[in-house]
Amino acid sequence: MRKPVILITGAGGEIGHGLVTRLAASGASIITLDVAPLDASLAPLVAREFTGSITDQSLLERILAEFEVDRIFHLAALLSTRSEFTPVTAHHVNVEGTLNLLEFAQKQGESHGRSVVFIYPSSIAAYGMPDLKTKARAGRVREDDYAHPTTMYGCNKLYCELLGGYYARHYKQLSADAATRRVDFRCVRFPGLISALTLPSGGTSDYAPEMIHAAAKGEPYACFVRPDTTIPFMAMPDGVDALLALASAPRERLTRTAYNLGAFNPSAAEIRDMVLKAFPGATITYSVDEKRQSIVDSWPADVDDSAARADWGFKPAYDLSRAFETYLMPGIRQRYLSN
Ligand code: AKB
Repeated sequence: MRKPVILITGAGGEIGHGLVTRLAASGASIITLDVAPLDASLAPLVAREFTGSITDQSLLERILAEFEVDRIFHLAALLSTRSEFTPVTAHHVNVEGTLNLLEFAQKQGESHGRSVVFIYPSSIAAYGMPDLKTKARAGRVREDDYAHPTTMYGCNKLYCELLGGYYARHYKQLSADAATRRVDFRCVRFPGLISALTLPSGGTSDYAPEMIHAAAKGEPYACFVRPDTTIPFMAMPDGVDALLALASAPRERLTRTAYNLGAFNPSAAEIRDMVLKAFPGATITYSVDEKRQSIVDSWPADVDDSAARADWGFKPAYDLSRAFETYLMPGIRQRYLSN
């Protein structure tokens, strides 16, 4: 007898930390797949941990044979900065890995006869604003506008959104068994996420969390974007809540495949001001990396998330000051005090 479980790929990453903890607290049975072993705080929360790659077909076959997966949170990915250094590897992991997981979901659904809910975090990197003037004029960008990414990661994310829609609606549309589509694909476009518990690596929105964590550790930080740089950000608990809310939304309420999510849109200078207020002795300077700057400049300053609010009740709990005062500062202080 196979056991019904939730599969989380990339579970040891930033989102995975919050998600595993929340799902475990709700009593869910979780299996994970990550290239690195889970850290000691997460490992006891999961029913089985697989250490390996989403590109390893035989490992996926083994998981398929042993478990009955009815929900997948596919978090594993190489982020935007890292992907620019290794674009072919990024494509391999971000696109071919996602294709493997979509096939895995379809086969799972075929074997147990139900749809598999497939939750996919896409990103504001799926956008490509042509220039700063347009970015300033565009305001709250809608999902279908400016979808011309300039990074490998953004291209990967946008394509995988489409691929998920294909599996959900058109998979094998010319074959006789077209009626057995089993992937219930649902996707959010995340802003930059900021966690009190973990630090990101390999992203381009990393300047915000890096600035905050460096100040908490008493280390100087040189911000790699200009003070006026503005993109959307979100506190990690709202990101995790959004994934869980989308996963349990009634299918018939969903009018889109990919949903924007917004929370707050501070400039780098505003984040610096908040950090200096919390850590008055912090040293935060600017040392602009023009190449990474141009990536952040290609992402919108704000997004229109009205579809997510209307369809499945998305409502972030944290604006910028609430995120700082009630989530980031207490969590970060606690983290570095106890280290
Ligand atoms: C990155 O910077 O690559 C990510 C993202 C915005 O998706 N944080």
